[in-house]
Amino acid sequence: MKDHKNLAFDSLLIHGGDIEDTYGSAVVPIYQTSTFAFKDVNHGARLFAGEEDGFIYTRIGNPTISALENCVAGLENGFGGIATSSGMGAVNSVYLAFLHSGDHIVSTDAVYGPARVVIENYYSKLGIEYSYVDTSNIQNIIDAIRPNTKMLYIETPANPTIALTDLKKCADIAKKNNLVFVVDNTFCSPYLQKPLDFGADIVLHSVTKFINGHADIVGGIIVAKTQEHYKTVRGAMVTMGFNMDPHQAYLVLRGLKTLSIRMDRAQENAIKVADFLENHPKIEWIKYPGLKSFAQYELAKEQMDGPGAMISFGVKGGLEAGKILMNNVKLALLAVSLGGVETLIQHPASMTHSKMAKEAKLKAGITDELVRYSVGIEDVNDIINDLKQALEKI
Ligand code: LCS
Repeated sequence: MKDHKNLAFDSLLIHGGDIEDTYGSAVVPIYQTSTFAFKDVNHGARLFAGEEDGFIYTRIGNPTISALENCVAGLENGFGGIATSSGMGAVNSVYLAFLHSGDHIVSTDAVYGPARVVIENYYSKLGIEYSYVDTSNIQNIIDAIRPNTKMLYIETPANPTIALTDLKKCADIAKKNNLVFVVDNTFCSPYLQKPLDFGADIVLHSVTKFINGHADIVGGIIVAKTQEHYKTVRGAMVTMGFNMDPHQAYLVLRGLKTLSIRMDRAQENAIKVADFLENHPKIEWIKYPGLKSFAQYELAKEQMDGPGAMISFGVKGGLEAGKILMNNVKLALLAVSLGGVETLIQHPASMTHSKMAKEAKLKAGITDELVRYSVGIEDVNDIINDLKQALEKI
């Protein structure tokens, strides 16, 4: 691993994963191997004992994967990264690392559906208690804390409501109550938000989204602020077998190089798309952190370095009108996922959040008419014209 500690963010995107390579390869090679030969028995023993750095077995660690881990850890200003097979692998590594039977978790009600459903349907069977609250109101978090609360887990902006949660205030509450403070930073990427700088202990991503950005892999990553937390989470990930694959890591490293320029373009497009939608007579409401009408516009400016590329809105005429829109877009793909170079549209209530109980969905603001739109980097006029012609069909 080369020392790039003093490089700026955009340089880290290109060089933060650089490794020493025998042939001077310009990009990190794919070490497509499951295992690594030891020099002798004592060498193997030293590696297992953690007395010497090196690679043992790809589930435990691999040069291509560790290049990605080092790169993202640098981008998030954390101690170390832990790459996983999927974003849910990252979420579960963190849950399993810290939650014990009898512990309680307080979390954002509108988190990515499966991150909540897995607690309600599976961890609950292991004796873990939970409270899902609207964390955009800090008082709700304070009120939900119990003597056995162990973790505060938030998503900001939340998927799919775009509700923001105040990172600084959460960090204060977590510190006061001795909670592990975890932030899912998928919607922003480290380019737009660095939760560890605001006092979070752990940040995680579905790298399937903006970090990779090309809709060609599924993956996740966790970055811990301290060595102690890093070791705890890595231990859980390795023994659970939630590891990333070297080829996946190679693709993510490649996608990551253009994170800043992709996000700049997607965001520039999103600002124009949001403006178009806000002024369209067939749009009932819109949530986008870059709009002055956004209820948490000031908080967005405080903790995000830009409003991002995710928009949620409702069409006049509710779900039926929304369906006409979603069935008639031609450029945008009607597909789940987000954060890629291509524009996507989807219906959370029946797709990404379909496994959540109906009542819980409504309480969290995931209403039937909510349409989620992930703005890509196509020509913005084509994106707007696509929406325009589809809205005309209503
Ligand atoms: N966290 C957030 C905020 C997400 O949006 C997702 C996936 C995950 C975690 C899980 O990551 P995965 O295992 O899929 O890599 N979000 C999706 C979405 O909104 N549509 O499809 C997947």
